[in-house]
Amino acid sequence: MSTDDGTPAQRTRSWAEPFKIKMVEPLKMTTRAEREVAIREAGYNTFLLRSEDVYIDLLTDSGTNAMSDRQWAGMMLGDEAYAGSRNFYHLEAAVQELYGYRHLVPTHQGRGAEHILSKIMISPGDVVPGNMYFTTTRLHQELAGGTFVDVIIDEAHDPEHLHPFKGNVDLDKLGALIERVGAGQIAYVSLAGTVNMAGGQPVSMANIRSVRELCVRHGIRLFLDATRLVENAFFIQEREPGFAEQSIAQILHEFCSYADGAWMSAKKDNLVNIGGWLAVNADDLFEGLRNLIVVYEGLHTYGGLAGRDMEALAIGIEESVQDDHVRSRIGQVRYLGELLTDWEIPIVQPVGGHAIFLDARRFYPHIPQDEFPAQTLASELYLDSGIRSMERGIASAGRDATSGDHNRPKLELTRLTIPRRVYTQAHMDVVAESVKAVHDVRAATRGLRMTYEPKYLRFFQARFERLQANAVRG
Ligand code: P61
Repeated sequence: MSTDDGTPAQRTRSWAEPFKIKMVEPLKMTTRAEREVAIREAGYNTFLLRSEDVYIDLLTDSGTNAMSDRQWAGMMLGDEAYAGSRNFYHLEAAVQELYGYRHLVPTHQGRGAEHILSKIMISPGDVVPGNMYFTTTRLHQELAGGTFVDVIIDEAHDPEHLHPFKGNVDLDKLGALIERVGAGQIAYVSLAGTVNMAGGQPVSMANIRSVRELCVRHGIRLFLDATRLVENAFFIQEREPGFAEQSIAQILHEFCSYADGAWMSAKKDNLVNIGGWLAVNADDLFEGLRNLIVVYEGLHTYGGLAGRDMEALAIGIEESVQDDHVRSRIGQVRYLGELLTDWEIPIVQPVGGHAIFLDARRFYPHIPQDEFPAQTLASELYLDSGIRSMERGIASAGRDATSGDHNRPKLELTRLTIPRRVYTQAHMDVVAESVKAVHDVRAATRGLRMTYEPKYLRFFQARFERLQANAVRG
């Protein structure tokens, strides 16, 4: 429990994690010489490192969260029937209660749900507006014949802008797009909260209400990427007038009520190591996706998951909306952000929900974007301390589907992603010190050249080499 009883005076008191630790996993430390070999063998791509060569793993918060004792107990209650597992009904009830949608199908993870929704909703030539691209989401929209159009507010592309809801849709951009292509060409509006590629930035309740209103006026459906919506609800509670006294669960429920459905990578907010789901209200839409799920994922009462996975997920959903949990989770991310800000390390501001995003453009102003500054920063951090982060810049943005040229995003970021309930405040101190050490020698650092580029989602498997050896360090 936190020491906070909710009164304004108490809100200034320290908080602590609302759990204690009863099982530990030892971490392995490596030498710099070992890391030199490991990162070279990994082609300077942190996705290609072996996790046993990593000390603090901040690659992602996806599937890396610690489950609770209740979730592990739930794993023993798996009903592994092929059809009609009791764990499915528990999961369905949890989504219905907390997210508020009528119909549910499980999927193996988020991109499984994106695949099915895109296939059902998108016809070749359609346009899909959204609040900034996400890699897998946009790919599935494109594979279904659609074109993604970014309608997020301009502030989202500026790492220094302090807008409190940088995930918001620009209603003028969305309105102009509808005017230009016609509502009939718009498959649906795709809205994510929080927005991963913008730095975990939230969408306000006022914004989704307006988006909803515009969609209804034009007969366009609205779907949510619910992956980190619980964290989005926290920011509404904290920043949006009128929500301070509402619970995360109440805010989440209202937010979801403005959309026709949602897809989920349950590996994030929902606190499981694997899983996803797709939930909608309309009966006819549900009939279509329930049928397609048996082609690609599995029967509609398991969708690629074991019964025990669905039980852990149902319990994870219930735990994920606890106010204490969300506050301590985002509090830990902020703690790291404050350390780095105090040391004048350039990061995306305001600090978002799931990660600190280092601004590689300002970190390495001498490295041009085509020499992968964010990828360089990720490998330098690994070399310094064994901490693993993730590139979120030009490599992640891929190539333009028509011209074949690199997409060159304004944001060139390296993400330090914090898994939920896994690391301590001391780990955050160690991370901050490593970032500072890499920052201190930034002028001597050189960029990278891509030597292998796969066709889809290239950042996962691409290989790089150093352009020039870095200056020798003392
Ligand atoms: C991540 F480098 N995210 O952030 P799946 N929507 C959203 C996500 O954040 C998300 C998915 C859908 C990951 C894993 C990952 O470019 C990358 O369960 C907002 O991973 O299929 C996943 O959900 C897809 C890392 C995905 C990446 C794509 O670390």
